[in-house]
Amino acid sequence: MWTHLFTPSLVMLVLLDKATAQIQIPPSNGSYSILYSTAKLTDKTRIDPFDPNHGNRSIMVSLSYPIPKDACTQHCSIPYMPASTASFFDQLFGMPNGTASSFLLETCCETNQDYTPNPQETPFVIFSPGLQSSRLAHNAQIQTLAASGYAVLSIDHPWDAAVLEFPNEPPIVGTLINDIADNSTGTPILNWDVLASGVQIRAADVEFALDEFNKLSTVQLLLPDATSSFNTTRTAIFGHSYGGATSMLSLTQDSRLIGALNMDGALYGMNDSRPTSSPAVFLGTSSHNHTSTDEVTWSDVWSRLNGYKREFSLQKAAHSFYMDFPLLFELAGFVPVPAVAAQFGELGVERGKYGFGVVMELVEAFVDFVFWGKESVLLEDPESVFPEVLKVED
Ligand SMILES: *[C@@H]1O[C@H](CO)[C@@H](O)[C@H](O)[C@H]1NC(C)=O
Ligand SMILES: *[C@@H]1O[C@H](CO)[C@@H](O)[C@H](O)[C@H]1NC(C)=O
Ligand SMILES: *[C@@H]1O[C@H](CO)[C@@H](O)[C@H](O)[C@H]1NC(C)=O
Ligand SMILES: *[C@@H]1O[C@H](CO)[C@@H](O)[C@H](O)[C@H]1NC(C)=O
Ligand SMILES: *[C@@H]1O[C@H](CO)[C@@H](O)[C@H](O)[C@H]1NC(C)=O
Ligand SMILES: *[C@@H]1O[C@H](CO)[C@@H](O)[C@H](O)[C@H]1NC(C)=O
Ligand SMILES: CC(=O)N[C@H]1CO[C@H](CO)[C@@H](O)[C@@H]1O
Repeated sequence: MWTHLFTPSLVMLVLLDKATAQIQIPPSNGSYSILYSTAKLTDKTRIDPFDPNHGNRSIMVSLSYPIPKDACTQHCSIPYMPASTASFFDQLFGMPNGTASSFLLETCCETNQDYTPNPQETPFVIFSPGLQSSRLAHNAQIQTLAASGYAVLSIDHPWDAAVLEFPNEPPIVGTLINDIADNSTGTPILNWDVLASGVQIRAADVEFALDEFNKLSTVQLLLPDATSSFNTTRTAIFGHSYGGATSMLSLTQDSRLIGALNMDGALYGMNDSRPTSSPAVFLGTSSHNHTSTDEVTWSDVWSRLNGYKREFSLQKAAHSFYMDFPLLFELAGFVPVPAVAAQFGELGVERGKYGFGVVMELVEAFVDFVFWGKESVLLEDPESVFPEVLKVED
């Protein structure tokens, strides 16, 4: 259970001793070590509609690939996110400057000579982040899922990511938000057309990623010793907020996706979405569910989900709870001001590590069901395991 998700590691103790300014994110207690790599991938068949220079559409991806613990001969700590992205989140949540860049992730940096990755046999999961957010702000969640044996590819969608750092290029600051924000106050206003077309572009990014990771040459950019590509014909997807919309839309459009989990995302761009019988889960909050009067998109899409479906409501949680920050705040001993705390809910700021564990148990139970048909009490009677998780409907 959640209390056993994390164990103190030797690396952490050594690092804390040498550089007290850095904070190791404790590695998950799963059975696998993780190879972590990033790459820029360019889709030569598309022009990026947001790019003022009208270049080909590129995405930035991270791959977290599970390898047996005994195949890893050396673990290394790497920065959780690069400097510009970290500085964005420091300011967004009012953390002391340098907080987000002080976090470290443990990865495997050297493998046994006899070990070669065989992606064909590793289940493949895609993650898409929220609008004006970053894939990197979910790295701890992704590492946790990967440590259970899933290869997880996270995608940043340029121009709507808050900050996107391609290697050796100046950061791209998200501008899509300008089109839906009241420029005088910065408050988002609902512009359905902009949000609907943006999510279509993201779904095309997902389709492109599915094409690419079925090619050995692309896989070897991230896993140089790989002997096969991923079998992308059976892929699961999950996402936060606008990434949840991306996940659900992609599920209805691409048959290679066999299950989707939406972390509290309003489902823009799906007014006329196709029905699907693939498994789908919505994770909402105490104030947001498919019968909420402020949410027409959930009930609309829900009515076209014809297969296995579940909606869960996390009590005392708010929208940003579904990011890594509840865990990170607790690790850093950071207490956000009330306006920021409200974005996470009581569970997110007072029991962040616990809340993070609850989310990951739900995500893992879902992908275990999607790939292996594994039944879980968490998906049937979650409240008996975690009192904060109510089942809204199935
Ligand atoms: C997690 O760690 C604890 C303590 O080291 C161990 O007893 C438990 O079996 C581990 N659980 C998993 C799922 O690896
Ligand atoms: C943090 O950095 C920002 C941008 O560089 C600056 O505006 C702000 O004053 C700094 N805050 C503190 C507390 O140092
Ligand atoms: C906000 O400003 C940007 C940049 O000037 C502009 O492109 C956008 O259309 C504006 N958004 C609205 C809703 O007026
Ligand atoms: C990929 O997975 C599908 C569905 O399980 C299977 O039919 C197919 O044979 C697999 N392809 C390869 C190359 O293993
Ligand atoms: C989609 O549905 C929403 C909510 O009912 C509505 O406001 C919007 O205009 C619709 N968009 C399109 C393109 O039909
Ligand atoms: C769903 O949302 C509505 C409106 O906010 C609320 O009345 C209801 O109690 C919620 N249900 C659950 C299970 O959260
Ligand atoms: C606009 C742009 O840069 N398009 C390029 C996309 O990639 C193809 C293939 O390399 C080029 O031919 C296009 O010029």
